[in-house]
Amino acid sequence: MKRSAPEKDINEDALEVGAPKTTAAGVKAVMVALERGYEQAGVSRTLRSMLRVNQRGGIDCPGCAWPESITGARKPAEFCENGAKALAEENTTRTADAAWWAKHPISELAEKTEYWLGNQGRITEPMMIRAGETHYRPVSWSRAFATIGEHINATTPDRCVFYTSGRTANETAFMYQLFARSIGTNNLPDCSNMCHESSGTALAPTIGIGKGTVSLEDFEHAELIFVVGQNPGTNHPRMLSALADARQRGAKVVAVNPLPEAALLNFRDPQTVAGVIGDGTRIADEFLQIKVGGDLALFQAFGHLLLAEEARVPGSVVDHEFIAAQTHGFDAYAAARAEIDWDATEEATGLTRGEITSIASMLAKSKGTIICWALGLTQQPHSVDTLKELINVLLVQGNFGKPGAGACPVRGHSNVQGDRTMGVWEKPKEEWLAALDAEFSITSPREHGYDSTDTVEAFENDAVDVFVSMGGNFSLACSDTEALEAGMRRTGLTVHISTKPNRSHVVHGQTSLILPTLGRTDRDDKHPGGPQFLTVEDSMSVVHTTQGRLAPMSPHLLAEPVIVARMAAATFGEGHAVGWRAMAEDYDVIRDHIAAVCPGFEDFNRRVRTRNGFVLPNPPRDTRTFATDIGKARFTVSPLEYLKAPAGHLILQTMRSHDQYNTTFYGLDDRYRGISNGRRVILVHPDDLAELGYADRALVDVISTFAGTERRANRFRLVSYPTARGCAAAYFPEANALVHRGLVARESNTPGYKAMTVSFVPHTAEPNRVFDERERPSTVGAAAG
Ligand SMILES: Nc1nc2c(c(=O)[nH]1)N[C@H]1C(S)=C(S)[C@@H](COP(=O)(O)OP(=O)(O)OC[C@H]3O[C@@H](n4cnc5c(=O)[nH]c(N)nc54)[C@H](O)[C@@H]3O)O[C@H]1N2
Ligand SMILES: Nc1nc2c(c(=O)[nH]1)N[C@H]1C(S)=C(S)[C@@H](COP(=O)(O)OP(=O)(O)OC[C@H]3O[C@@H](n4cnc5c(=O)[nH]c(N)nc54)[C@H](O)[C@@H]3O)O[C@H]1N2
Ligand SMILES: [Mo]
Repeated sequence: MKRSAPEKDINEDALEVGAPKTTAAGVKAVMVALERGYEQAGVSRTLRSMLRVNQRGGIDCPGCAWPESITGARKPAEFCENGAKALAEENTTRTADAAWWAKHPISELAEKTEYWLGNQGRITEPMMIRAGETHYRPVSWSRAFATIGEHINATTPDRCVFYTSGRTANETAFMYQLFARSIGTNNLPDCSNMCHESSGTALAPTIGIGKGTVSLEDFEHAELIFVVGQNPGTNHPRMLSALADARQRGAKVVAVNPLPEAALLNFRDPQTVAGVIGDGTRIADEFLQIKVGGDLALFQAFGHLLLAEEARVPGSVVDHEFIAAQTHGFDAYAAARAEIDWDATEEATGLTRGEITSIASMLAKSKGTIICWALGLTQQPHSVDTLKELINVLLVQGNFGKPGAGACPVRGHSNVQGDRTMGVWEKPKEEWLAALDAEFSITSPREHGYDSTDTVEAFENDAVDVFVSMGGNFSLACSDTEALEAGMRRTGLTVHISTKPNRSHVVHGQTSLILPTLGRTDRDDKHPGGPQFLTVEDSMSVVHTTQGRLAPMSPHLLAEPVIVARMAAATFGEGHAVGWRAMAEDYDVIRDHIAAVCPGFEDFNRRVRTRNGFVLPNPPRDTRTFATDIGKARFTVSPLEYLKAPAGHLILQTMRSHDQYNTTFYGLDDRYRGISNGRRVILVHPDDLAELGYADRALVDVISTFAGTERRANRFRLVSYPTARGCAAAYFPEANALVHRGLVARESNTPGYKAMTVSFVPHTAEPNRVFDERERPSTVGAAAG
C-alpha cells in the first residue's frame, strides 16, 4: 500500500521546550519505534525487517556500528528505537516517483528542509536534469551510465571526485575505490574524514592500528569504563545494554560530557522486564561536566595524577614491565606530566581539582580500563593530541591486550570502518596500491587525493568536473554550506547514488543524475546465480554478512555493485583489465579479489559464511604487540591546549537530536533533551544567557568568527539549558553554515564541528551570510604546560 508524505514542513515557531529527561529508553522507546515503522511502512514490512535485524544471517542494522555479540546469545529483538527508525526510513512505502519529480520544480525543492525532502519516500527510477531545466525527469539506466562515461572521459582524473558515505557495504566500497583508481585518481573523500578520522590519525602512530582494541566481551571484564564525548542513548543505544550489564557486575562507569545526556544518567532496557517496569539502571557512577574542548587538559591531569600516585606507592599504578618491553617514550612523557598547572587545567575543563582527582583515583585502582569515545573528541583543532593523550593514559597502566581493557572509538555509520579497510581512502599506502595493481593489472595513481574538507575547497575553487556520491548527503554534511552549495551548482556533472531525495540532489551540478539503489533491507536477487548478500565490518572489527529480504519498492532499482560495474563499463568500454561484469553478477567474485588484496581477508568467502563471520587481526588486542614503524607503542607529549572564547562569545558544538540520522530527520522530537517541533535552537547555560543579556527563547542571528572572517546563520532560538558554562550546543546540519572550512582538526583535517567561536545578535532580516575582515578573536588559547 502506498502512503502519502507529510505536506507540512517544519515551522520553527512551533518549538516546544520541556525539562530534559533523566532516564532513557524504556517502553516509550519501543512505542515510538513501532509507531514510526507502521507510519512509514505498515505493520507487516516493519515486523518482518525488525525481527531480522542483527540476527545471524539477517540484516546488519544501518543505524550504527555497535557490534552484536559473537560468542553469546542474541536477544530475539536485537535492535533499538533508533535502529528501528532507521529501518522505517528505508522500508517506507512512500515513493518519490517520476510523477513526484514532475510536480516539484528545483526552485521549490530548494526552499524545503531536509525533513520534508527525506519524508517524500524512496526514489523509484533514474532521474536526470540538465542546465537550464527546471525539473528532474526520468532517464534510462543506459543513458545515465553513458552520460557518466562521457563526462569522466572528457576531463582529467584529478577533476573527478568519488565520495562515499559509511553505509556502503564492503563489496561496493572495494569496487568503487577500484573504479576511481582505474580512472587515475585517489580523490576518495568519505564521511569518515568528518567523523573518526582524528581517531585513526592518533591511533596509527601510537598503537600501530587505526582501530579500537576491545571486543564486546571486554565489557564483561572491565573494572572501569569511560564514555567520553559520546551520546550513546541516541547514537548507539545498544551500547547501553553493555554498559548496564557491566555496571551490574560491579564495573564503574564515568561519563565525560558538557551535556548531562539522559542515557548516561539512567537507562531502562526495554528488552528486560526490569527495564519495562522498574526505575532503570543508573549508567554513569560519575559525571564530569566538562567544557567543550577541555578533554586534553583532563587526560593530561589524569596522567599527572597516576604518576604522582605511583611515586607515592611504587608499583601500584604503572605497568613497568609492559612499558619497558612494548613502549617507547615513557621518560619524556613522565617528565612532561611531572608538573601541572592547576589553574589552567580548571579553566580548560571547567572542573575542579577535587573532581578530577577523585576520578583519577578510581583510574589508579582499576586493573582493567576501557575508554570509549566518539565525536565529542574528534572534531576540534587539537583532537588528535587529545586522543593521543587518552592513549598515553591507557599505556601507563598497560591497558592493552588484556581482558577488560583498551581503546574503544565508537564508530558512526554501520560500515564506515569497513569502507576504509576496503581502500576508500585518499591517502592509500603503497603496499595496498601495489597489491591492488598486481591483482588487476592496473596502475593506480600514487599521488594522494582529496579528503572531504579538500573537496569543499575544490568545489569553491571550481576544481571539480565530476562528483559521484555513493550514498550520503555531501552538501549538508560538510562545512561552509553556502559556499559549498554554490560550488556544487557550478560543477559539470553530479551523480547521486541514493535511496531518497536529499539536499545534495537539489544543489546539483550543471548536469545531474540520481541513481536509485537498493537499501540494506531490500532483496538483491536479480543475478544469474540468484540472491546475493553483502558484508560489513563493525566497530570492533568483526566482518559478517548482511542480507535484505523485503521486496524493493520499485522494479527499477539497481544494487550498488551493479551501478559501479556499469559506470565502469561506460567509462572504459569493452576489454578493460578489470572484470567488472563478473563481479556485479556474483559477489563471491568480488570477495575473492578482496581476499587477494586486503590483509586479514584470506579465504573470505568461506569464513564469512560461518555462524558469526570472523574477526580481523588486531595486534594490540590479540598479542599485545604494536605494528608501528618502531615496532612499539608510542607515548607522546603534547602541549596543553583548549578552546577559549573571547568575552561575549561562547564555544559552540554541534550534535545530533534523538530524532535524526545525520542529515536525515526521522521526526522533530529530541525527547531526552525535552526539545520538540523545532531545530534551529542554541542551548546555552542560564548564567551565560544572563551575562550576555538574552532571555530564554530569544530569537537571534548567530555569528561565528574564524581567521578574521564571519559566517552568519539567521533565526535561531536561544534555549536555557544545563550545559557546561561558556559552551553552547546546536544541531547538525542546521549549524554547518557557520563552520569555516579552514576550521579543522590539525593533523586529520576533520572539520571543527565542535569548536566554533560564536556570538549572537538580535534577529534581523539580514542575509544569511556576511563576511568582513574584523579583528581575529583568539579561538584557540595555548596555555602553559
Ligand atoms: N540515531 C542515530 N544514530 C547515529 C547517528 C545519528 O545521527 N542518529 N549518527 C551515526 C554517526 S555517523 C556517528 S559518527 C555517531 C555519532 O555519535 P556521537 O559522537 O554520540 O554523536 P554527537 O551527537 O555528535 O554527540 C557528541 C557528544 O559529544 C559531546 N561533546 C561535544 N563536545 C565535547 C567535548 O569537547 N568533550 C566531550 N567530552 N564531549 C563533547 C556532546 O555533548 C554529545 O553528547 O552516531 C551514529 N549513530
Ligand atoms: N556540524 C556537524 N556536521 C557533521 C557532523 C557533526 O557532528 N556536526 N558529523 C559528521 C559525520 S560523523 C558524518 S558520518 C557525516 C555524514 O555524512 P553522510 O554520510 O554524507 O550523510 P548521511 O546523512 O548519513 O546520508 C544520508 C543519505 O544517504 C542516502 N542513503 C541512505 N541509505 C542508503 C543506501 O543504502 N545506499 C545509498 N547509496 N544511499 C543511501 C540517502 O539518500 C540519504 O539522504 O556528517 C558529518 N557532518
Ligand atoms: Mo559519522
